[in-house]
Amino acid sequence: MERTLVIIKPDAVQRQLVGRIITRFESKGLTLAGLKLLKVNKNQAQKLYGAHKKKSFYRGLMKFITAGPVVVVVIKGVQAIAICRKMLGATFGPDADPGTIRGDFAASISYNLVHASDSAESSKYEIPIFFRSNEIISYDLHNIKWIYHPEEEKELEI
Ligand code: FUP
Repeated sequence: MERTLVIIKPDAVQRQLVGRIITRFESKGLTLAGLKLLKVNKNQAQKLYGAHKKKSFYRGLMKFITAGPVVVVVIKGVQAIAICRKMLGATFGPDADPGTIRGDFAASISYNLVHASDSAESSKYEIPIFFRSNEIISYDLHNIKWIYHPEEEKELEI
């Protein structure tokens, strides 16, 4: 199983899309392993978007992500990192395919509603920015046997 960090950004909270976005991940059969509402502080924003520091959009991005509460979610599942990225859709709302979160709800380039870790390395770096280890809960969904075929069990234990 993989863990990934999803951030439901300030625009999605203000547009009251939190429930609809989380429902998509639950409906896919992914497990919620950690979840909280918080305001991203400057230090957390700098860590999260450090890779973009030299980009022209960095200042606007920092202002946006700290502008209001977000919901941070740790999501667990087989191939959860790639699945969540696909479910988000292309970075810019106008480019994102219908059926994806951004494709269905985002018209903007920078107000794109959601973030998800783009690799195993990123998720290992990003999750601790928002969660202490004791805030991530290990449990099995009661219907896990109907989400994955028994032959996939090996992957479930990873
Ligand atoms: P993503 O991985 O899809 O979240 O996108 P990136 O890591 O490439 O970019 C991080 C955020 O910067 C995006 F969510 C939106 C914002 N951004 C802009 O506002 N303008 C740009 O030209 C590129 C990215």
